Amino acid sequence: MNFKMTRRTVMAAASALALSASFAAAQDKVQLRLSAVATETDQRAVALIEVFGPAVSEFASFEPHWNATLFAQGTELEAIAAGDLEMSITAAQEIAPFFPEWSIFAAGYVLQDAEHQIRVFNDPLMDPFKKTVEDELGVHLLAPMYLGRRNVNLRQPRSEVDIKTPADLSGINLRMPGAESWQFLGRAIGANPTPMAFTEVYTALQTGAVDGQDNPLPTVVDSKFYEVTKQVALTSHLVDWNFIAISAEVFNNLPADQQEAVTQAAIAAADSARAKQLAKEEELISFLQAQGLDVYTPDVASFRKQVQEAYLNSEYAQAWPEGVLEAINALGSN
Ligand code: KDO
Repeated sequence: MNFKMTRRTVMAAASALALSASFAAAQDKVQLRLSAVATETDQRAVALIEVFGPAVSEFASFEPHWNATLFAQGTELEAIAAGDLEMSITAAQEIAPFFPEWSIFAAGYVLQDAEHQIRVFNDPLMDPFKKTVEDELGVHLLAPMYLGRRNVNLRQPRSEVDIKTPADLSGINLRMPGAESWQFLGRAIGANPTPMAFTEVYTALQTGAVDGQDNPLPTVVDSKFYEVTKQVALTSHLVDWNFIAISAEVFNNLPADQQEAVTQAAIAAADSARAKQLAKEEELISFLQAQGLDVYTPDVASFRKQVQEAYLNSEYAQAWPEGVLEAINALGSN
């Protein structure tokens, strides 16, 4: 009896200890809250949930918030800088307002494809750009994510608006994301851009508040824009990328092995998402056609010419450090 009591007491004490140890372990885990405008079915989100989170789970608690539910689109970097958020998926267009030279990575018809993005991100040419973001904004960029080729997606049927050259977008009220460099791109392709948060786009297309929007095909399908539009002109005006971003303070406070694990987990998630986005870009043309949309290729050369001239003649290009555009071009396959 005495022995049993003692044994029970010891076991209770042991399990209490184990419990408090696991609480302590949970509390010791670094909290990584990510806020992004992406839906949770977007392939970037899927990869972060399925690949990134599990890969860091021993030492980090990864808590993603999708659909801009934690921070509004375009405010995430400031939130990280202020210490209110640990992670986001950010765009060059969101970094450019802080550091104008970053507009080179947001410009139309500069990056050529997904592989080119990886080569540019890993090339020393990008080191000073990353360092500025880290030193002055407190944001460390882990890996490049492929969003895809942005195309023009309109409510009007092709019988009403047939896009061959930029002139055909004249007067078209095209939703573009809010930042000024997005608006510039909208004007450069010939449209009349309207700034609007991503989360409002479906309703705006449905009600006719805008004529159209621009996004890669996987986004057109994932966010069901095809339900409220009639055509996609494959302008490919931006091979769009995002960056998995983390607070530099949080990252730099991790021990070296955990920093390496976070970096490798981000690269693995980006690789996984990229493969899926690329496959979807191929597959979804026939899906969209089956939904009754006209999907066609305009005179891309005329778009490229107009957009490249617009950037080179703009204030943006004046902020581009000498030789960087040439170095980016040299890493491309065209
Ligand atoms: C958009 O608002 O159109 C955009 O495509 C901009 C991208 O940078 C990215 O944030 C994306 O939205 C969202 O993640 C939705 O896919």
